[in-house]
Amino acid sequence: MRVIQGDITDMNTDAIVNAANSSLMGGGGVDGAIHRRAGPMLAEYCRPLAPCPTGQARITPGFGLAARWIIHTVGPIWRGGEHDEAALLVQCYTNCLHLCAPHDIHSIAFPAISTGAYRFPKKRAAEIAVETCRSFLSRFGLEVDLHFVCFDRAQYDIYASLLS
Ligand code: AR6
Repeated sequence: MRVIQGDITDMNTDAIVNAANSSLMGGGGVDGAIHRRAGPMLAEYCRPLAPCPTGQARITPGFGLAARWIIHTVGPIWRGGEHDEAALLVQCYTNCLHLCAPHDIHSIAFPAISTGAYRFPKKRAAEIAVETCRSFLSRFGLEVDLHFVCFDRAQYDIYASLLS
């Protein structure tokens, strides 16, 4: 597992993860960037896969992206922490990782799900991301290069200290 700073749409991993909403029709943030770069076929492909409930994941081709696959997951909206937000965020990461073996995915890039428009506290979200992925990889013996892609330096520093 490693952290890099940059734009997730530039990643040429087998899969990139999208922080989507349940409509799967695109939006702002990572979701907007992915849909713009993948092209309009992505929304067409997503339509019959929607709605995607919070914590679940759906897989599509990458279309115009370098990545072969896009795994769309819907993070929880932060509402103070008493509404299962942490458990739902754990589910996002595990449900994405469960799609790797059946789709022959050996490298994957995750954004910091829920930490933008959905306002999940960044440090807590990073702890959940790192802990959940670490325990999934060891529990299932999954051999995958896993990248956490951070847009800004502050977020990068949080992940870097958790991974060191
Ligand atoms: N590459 C990597 N990280 C990015 C990029 C990028 N191109 N763009 C933003 N980030 P957000 P959410 C970071 O809002 O909180 C959308 O409208 C950003 O700095 O994309 O799960 C959807 O349609 C932040 O740390 O996702 C949903 O409605 C993180 O990615 C809603 O937002 C996540 O921010 C989902 O909200």
